Amino acid sequence: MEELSLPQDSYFLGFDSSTQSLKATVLDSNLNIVNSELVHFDTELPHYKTKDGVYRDPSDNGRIVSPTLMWVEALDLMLQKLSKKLDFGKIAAVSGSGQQHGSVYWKSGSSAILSSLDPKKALVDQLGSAFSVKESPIWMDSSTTAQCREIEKAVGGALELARLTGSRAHERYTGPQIRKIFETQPEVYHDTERISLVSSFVASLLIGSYACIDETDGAGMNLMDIKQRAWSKIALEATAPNLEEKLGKLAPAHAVAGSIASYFVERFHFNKNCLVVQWSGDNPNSLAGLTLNTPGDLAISVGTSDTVFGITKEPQPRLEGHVFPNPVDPENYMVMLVYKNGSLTREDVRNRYAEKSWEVFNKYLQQTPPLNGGKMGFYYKEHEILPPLPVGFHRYVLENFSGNTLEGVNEKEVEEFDHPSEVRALIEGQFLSMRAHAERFGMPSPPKRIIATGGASANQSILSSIASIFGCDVYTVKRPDSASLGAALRAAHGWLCSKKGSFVPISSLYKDKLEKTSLSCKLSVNAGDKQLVSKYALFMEKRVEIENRLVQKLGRW
Ligand code: XUL
Repeated sequence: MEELSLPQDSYFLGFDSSTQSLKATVLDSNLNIVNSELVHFDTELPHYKTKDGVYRDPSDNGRIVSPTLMWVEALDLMLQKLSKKLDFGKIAAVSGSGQQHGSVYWKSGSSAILSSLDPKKALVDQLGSAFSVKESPIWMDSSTTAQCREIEKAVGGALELARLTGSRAHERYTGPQIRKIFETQPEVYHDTERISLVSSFVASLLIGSYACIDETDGAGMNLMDIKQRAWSKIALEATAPNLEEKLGKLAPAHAVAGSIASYFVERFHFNKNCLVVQWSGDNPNSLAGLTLNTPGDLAISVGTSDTVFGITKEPQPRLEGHVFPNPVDPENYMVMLVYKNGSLTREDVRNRYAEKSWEVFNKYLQQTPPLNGGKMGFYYKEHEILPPLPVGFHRYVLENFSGNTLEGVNEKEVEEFDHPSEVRALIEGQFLSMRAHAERFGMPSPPKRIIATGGASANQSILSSIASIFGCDVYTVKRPDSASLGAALRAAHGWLCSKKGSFVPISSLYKDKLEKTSLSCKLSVNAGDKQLVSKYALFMEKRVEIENRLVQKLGRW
């Protein structure tokens, strides 16, 4: 059988419509980055008067929105900038990434505007009256607590909603946002003919008609049955009337949304055969950009907030994380766990116990033994969401802990540890928590491999702790922007699937040649010793027990 490959001398364009900017990454057919570009909203589109890309209204109960038209104008500007350095005629496929959960409300009659755009005019000059809601609610919005509780109640509780849609109700999720619009502005809701996510919104502009919502980003709405990958009747009814017709259909992320609209062919000289592959959310695109693709792949991003992404065949949705369909393989799922306490908490502990120096911090980590002599800590400088616990530090010593059994092991709460042990307890605690929650969400143990990314992944001592706690090899990557890179890669994947006429595993794009592409990873630490991994499993079991008790006493789900 003839092997399918990407057409030589062609490009794959990936966008990322994020909170503060619109970014683009261009890959050639050898999967090397040949171009990138950025439009920064606050400084390059100052007339919208956003700060960090958003409007915050402190008097309005956590409402955070962005002007929808700004995203349109950013696309105008981005294409102008890119046209100066790229031959658009060579782009075989385009895809993109959108900040998750944000929503766009198309006013009745707008599909006609979208399908008859005049290539002599900018998009922004033609879409001014296309939106029934001019300020799109985004992921930072927290104004829908009442709607979250109403929706959870209507479907039989928070856990039931999580099992059905992949997550319990969250303020930023699109379903609660839609319900709020229906409750507070029913006439606006009724005058809306289509609701898009940020991802499907920009895809709609590119194809000149309403694009489907992809199944992966669709799982960030509290509206989709994740097993069926179809809108859930119960969730729709719990949210707002006649909603299904406003959402349109769902499509897998590797599907083609349509060919590029004639507007872009005439105005920017795109090839008329250029395919627009379904856009998806930024976290799913990052997962693709990190080359995670099969069950057992796990990525840990250690940054301002710490995030874990993993792929599994059998997800077990719970209250504390999220399950989305895998954007690069419709047979399985991605699990996402988000921690609020990341770099800032590590910095705080460094300042208190390691002389404000990373060097001292690393030295302490190296000079203390794995399992920390049974010392275990929980460090929340900020209110944590995973688990839901208030600000506070909690320290325990496990007495008689040898690592071989939990029999006869008792924990004693203490006020503080010696300084080196504080550092180890912080690092071990965070990665033990990640391992425990990832396993509870149905991630295979040990993972096949871990890809570490984000600021703290440059720290070799931290990487070694990850390897010995999880028991697998740890790789690192340097990525300028994994979301738009992932989108460009998905554009190539979608192109290949479309040529083949059926799904092709994304790994066939880079098999055997990953190292020669811009997607390469570097093996940084080998899997830790097996005995230690099973000792950590016992340590983790105890941690989960203590964590559950803390949540019962202090937490709020
Ligand atoms: C994920 C989330 C954020 C946004 C950022 O649930 O809300 O990561 O996707 O753009």
